[in-house]
Amino acid sequence: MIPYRPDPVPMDVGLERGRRLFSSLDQRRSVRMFSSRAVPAEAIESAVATANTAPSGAHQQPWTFVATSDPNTKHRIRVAAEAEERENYEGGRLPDAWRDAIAPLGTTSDKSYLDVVPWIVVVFAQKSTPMPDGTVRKNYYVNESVGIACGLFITALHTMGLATLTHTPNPMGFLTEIFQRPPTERPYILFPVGYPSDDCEVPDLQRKPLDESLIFFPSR
Ligand code: IYR
Repeated sequence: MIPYRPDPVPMDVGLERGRRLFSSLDQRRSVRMFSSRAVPAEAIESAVATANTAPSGAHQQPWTFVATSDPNTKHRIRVAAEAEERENYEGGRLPDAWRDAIAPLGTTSDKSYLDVVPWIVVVFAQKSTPMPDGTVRKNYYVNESVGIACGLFITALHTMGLATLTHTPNPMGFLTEIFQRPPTERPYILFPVGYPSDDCEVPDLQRKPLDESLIFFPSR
């Protein structure tokens, strides 16, 4: 064990920082209309460095972030994603209840933003990890760990003024193929990363109030 002595934060300062963080993150929206404006690779590195601080089961850090700005690769992803989504939306693969749930979002099988965005970052979850000695290590709490890392990634992007979307063009096996990932990894979330377009619109959604998210027990 080693000492852990984080800088002390007086509670009034901490509360103010918390309020500022909330007020910034409360402005975050998932975006499907992106600008082609360039984003430097350093911004992707910074966001993944933040994601990489996530706690993980047995500290196994079971994530791989694959980032591409290559137009040809982005186009292959768009073509494959739209083929899957056409099956979902037009081929009847989405169950009715699911279709009803996403109807307010106004989504369709058109994923043209995948050609427009400067970056696509695909997060892969490592169900197991090949070790240097040739053995394969089983990983624990993979979904929880990778989900937390993705949350930090989204937070970092928003803090840099960037927008993204938690996109899962199911089934996502084509991403394993395109990025030549090993069979021990499965595609988890696809993040288009860029700036919102000048004419960007988002659905008029409200967040549920805190008293539906938080219960003090016993009540205060
Ligand atoms: N993957 C599809 C459908 C979809 C599913 C959910 I859950 C959403 O929140 C939104 C869309 C698509 O990306 O269009």
